[in-house]
Amino acid sequence: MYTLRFSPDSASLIVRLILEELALPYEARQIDRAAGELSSPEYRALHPLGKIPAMETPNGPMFESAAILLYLSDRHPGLAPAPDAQDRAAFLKWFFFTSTNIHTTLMDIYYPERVAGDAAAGSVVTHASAKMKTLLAAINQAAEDNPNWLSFEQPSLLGYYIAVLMRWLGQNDPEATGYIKASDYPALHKVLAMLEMRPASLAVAAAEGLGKTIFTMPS
Ligand SMILES: N[C@@H](CCC(=O)N[C@@H](CS)C(=O)NCC(=O)O)C(=O)O
Repeated sequence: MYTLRFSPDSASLIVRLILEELALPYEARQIDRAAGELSSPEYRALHPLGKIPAMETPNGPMFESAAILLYLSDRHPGLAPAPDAQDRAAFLKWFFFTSTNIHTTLMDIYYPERVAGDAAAGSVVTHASAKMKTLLAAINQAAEDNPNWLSFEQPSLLGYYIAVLMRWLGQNDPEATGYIKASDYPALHKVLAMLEMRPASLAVAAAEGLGKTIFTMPS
């Protein structure tokens, strides 16, 4: 049994989608951010920085969404190539490309003041947005061959991860520098359009109040 500490539409969403897609038994326990739960000793015992998500597992508490995703995928096969599969190498390189480049660059777009203070925020967003377009173009090209680890037809660990990141980029004001339109990346768009119709996505969208077309036209 897993217990996911979540807040709606935060990084816990990525993990929750995978728990649902794998039909795993889990408890979703909402974090009371307003009451300062992220700073509580109990939560800090799960995550030393008080970030979301944290997940309690039979092997102890975990944090970092990408680590949790890989852990789940290795324990419950089906959404990514197995460790001895021929295409594990390709999957791993693009998975870490996503967590260490796309996810972190997204954080720079969302929280530019954390990079270099308020005065530099506009410049940080401009640079991070340009970098994001380069990163998405690269992984869009990798997806054009419809690899099974980022498939147009089947759910995948990496597909869900990218779909959530693109959801957040698509939530920006269309006039804002950091806005990214999923349809500008046609191969990724196919992945997102398929995933948002999955029963897992519909269930999580309903549970967290995310609306419909959660990846291609996020609200
Ligand atoms: N790299 C971390 C990022 C975690 C993170 O920054 N989560 C955000 C929510 S999306 C958070 O906890 N924000 C609360 C805060 O910064 O106080 C992961 O993927 O788990």
